[in-house]
Amino acid sequence: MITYRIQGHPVPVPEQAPPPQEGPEYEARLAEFEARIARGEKIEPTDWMPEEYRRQLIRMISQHAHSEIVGMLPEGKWIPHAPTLRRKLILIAKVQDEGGHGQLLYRAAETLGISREEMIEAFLAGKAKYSVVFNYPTPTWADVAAIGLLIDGAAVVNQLMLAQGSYGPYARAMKRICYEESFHIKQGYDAFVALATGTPAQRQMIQEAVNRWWYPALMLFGPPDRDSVHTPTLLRWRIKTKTNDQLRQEFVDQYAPMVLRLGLTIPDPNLRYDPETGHWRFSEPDWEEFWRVIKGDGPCNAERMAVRRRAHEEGRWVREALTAKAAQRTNGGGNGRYAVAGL
Ligand code: BYC
Repeated sequence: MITYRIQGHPVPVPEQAPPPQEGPEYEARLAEFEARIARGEKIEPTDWMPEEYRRQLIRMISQHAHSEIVGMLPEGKWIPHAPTLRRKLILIAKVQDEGGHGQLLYRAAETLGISREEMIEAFLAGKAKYSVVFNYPTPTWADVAAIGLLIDGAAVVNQLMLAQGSYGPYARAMKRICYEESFHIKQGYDAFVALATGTPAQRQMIQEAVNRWWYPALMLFGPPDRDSVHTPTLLRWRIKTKTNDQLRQEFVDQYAPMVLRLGLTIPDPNLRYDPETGHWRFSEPDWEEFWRVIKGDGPCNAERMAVRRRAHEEGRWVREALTAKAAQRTNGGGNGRYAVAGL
């Protein structure tokens, strides 16, 4: 028996081999499924779907969830060193939000018939990816501001598109996450402007952070379309509604002028506005570096994985205690009212 989770509640489903993915019956169901997507309907967990649609969603949503969790680390490091109490409170709330986004996304993936434990195991074993950008270091406070503006900005451009996607639980999670992420950009912009309009030393600090984060922000959108193996399938089923390059262009069009208006520079000699197209021209990131970092050879990959593995081990007793308490409750022991407080 496998268990789907719908709205967090386990729904047992008898285990059976996936239905055949070819033949006239499959073709008819596929045509109906694609017609629903074309009409803009959402696909829900108990609806029929091709196994490849399920597989692609599990891959993408679980990677997205791992990214949110690992994404807490580069900024989280600065919580004890935030320059003021106000900045510290804001940063704590923001990092906590990212953890919440991870949980929402794991839950959305669980509706597809994979357990949270399986996803986390694959991640800790190094078999599942997380966003390449979180393998870069944050040596100064200005990196927190640059992440808040450029990385959260890039994430929102990507996620507003994902919120239009065809799978109901993912699209709804994206909508909610985008509300919070938009607020994160505001905090990033506020911290960014404070430094960009501050003392010469502060301006230099934010400039150096922009130099570090510009290309990772461009990498967040994935490889160029010519190398993006999944884009055709994802577009066909409206899991993505725009390509990696389209979104990267949208990001540059929105964010390059914002940075330049503050009197800062962007580390790209080819960056310029093209009045003919109405778009900014820019250089692509170093794709060799992108693939190398994804494969584990980035400045912080080993550190990030070590922290997550340690946190998983240190949290084991909490998971075990909660599971034991839940089993006790299911078996009729205690009144279950103080399941957590009674640990
Ligand atoms: N990083 O065919 P492609 C946040 C992999 S966190 C690493 O183009 P696709 C935040 C890709 O997985 C939110 N790997 O793939 C948190 C594939 O490998 P596999 C981050 C990448 O799926 C804290 C291969 O390259 N956002 O907001 O069509 C603080 C070929 O790529 C990356 C998301 O996770 C990458 N950047 O498109 C602040 C968005 N790009 O799986 C902020 C959700 C590609 O075959 N994901 N790869 O082994 C997506 O939208 C899409 O999956 C992508 C890639 C655009 C990332």
